[in-house]
Amino acid sequence: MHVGERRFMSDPPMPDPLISSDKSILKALRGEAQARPPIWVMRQAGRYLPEYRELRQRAPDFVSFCLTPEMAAEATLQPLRRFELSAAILFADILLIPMAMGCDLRFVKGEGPKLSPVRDRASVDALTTDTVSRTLAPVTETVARVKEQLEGDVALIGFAGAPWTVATYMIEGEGSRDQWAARVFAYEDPESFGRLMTMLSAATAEYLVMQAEAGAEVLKIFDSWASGLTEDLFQRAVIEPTADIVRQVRAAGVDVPIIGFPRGAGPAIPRYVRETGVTAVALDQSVPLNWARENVQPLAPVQGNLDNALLRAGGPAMDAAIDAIVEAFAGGGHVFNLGHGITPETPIENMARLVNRVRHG
Ligand code: 1CP
Repeated sequence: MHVGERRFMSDPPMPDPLISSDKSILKALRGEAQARPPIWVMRQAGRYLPEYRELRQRAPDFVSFCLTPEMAAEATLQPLRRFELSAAILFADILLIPMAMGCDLRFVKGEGPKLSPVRDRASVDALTTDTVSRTLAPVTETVARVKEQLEGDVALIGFAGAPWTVATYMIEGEGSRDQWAARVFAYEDPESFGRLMTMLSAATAEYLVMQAEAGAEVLKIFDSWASGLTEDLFQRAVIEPTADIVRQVRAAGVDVPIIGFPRGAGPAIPRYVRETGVTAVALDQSVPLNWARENVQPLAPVQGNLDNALLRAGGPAMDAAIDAIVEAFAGGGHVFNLGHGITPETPIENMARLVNRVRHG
């Protein structure tokens, strides 16, 4: 049985899978209001699922896991077998781009990612965009494999990290609480920083185009560390590189919707939407619903924004928050999601309850 088949057995006429524009997430991303919003969940493939942990154990390391199409496709499809989600998100990682540009990348158990740090002009100049398509070719094979197995209303989302968020890991050499080294570098050596943004934008655009050409129907750009920036740095590090990517993707003839996720950008979100050219914007849980309905949704469809802690907590508090989000955004384009990724300790029952409530009320 194909993934996604089960849920349509009792439904009246099965939507033609070839008419992809009829998928509910694509309608939402065109700004169409729907009786119930489509839903997918950030990090829906991940450690809260026992079958993911089992699969993960079979890979020698996380990078090989991402670059083995058979395994990555399986991880992508796992959550679709359990829940009535409206989209699958490619299983990969935002840090494959720096790796493909020549940085050493390792994931250390319990510590997260480690990269060879980029801290000066020489290390920026040592990077290359020439090897991106070759190194990341397995990801396009994953996209094609997943696409082949999706049916009905389920769309496939491809993604990449935004240049700023990816650069924070490259400059720091690992994850960081406040992106200190990256912020200092951007002020201390704006020219090298600008060059790094330009190279990352080009590599990321190429990678997103590869994913769309292989079958991704939506693209998402994760700027997970877009909070806490000055107006100047937000412009140079978030808006301009993202606008650059959108321009390059469109210039390559790719017209699929692009969701931007400037996490923590707050009052700068409307400017982000207007100036980057993204199709839709993902909201983190700190964005007030009424404010977003009045100031963001008229500009672009929105995605979000249940607190992942409410998903962990479950129960009536979660139900009430789900209903408030659905109601707030019911008048326009809305894709239901969390404000950030599902955490490993979240009970599977809470995820099932969330999806069921969003889809069926
Ligand atoms: O199995 C494991 O233990 C590895 C954990 C893991 C997973 C499941 C990592 C390491 N990456 C991923 C997959 C992943 N990463 C996806 C797959 C699709 C899905 O959502 O199901 C996606 C979209 C990402 C994107 C990603 N990676 C982001 C942006 C989104 C976000 O959560 O903010 C970031 C910041 C990363 C970096 C990263 N990858 C992994 C780790 C441990 C980290 C560091 C996170 C941090 O600094 O807090």
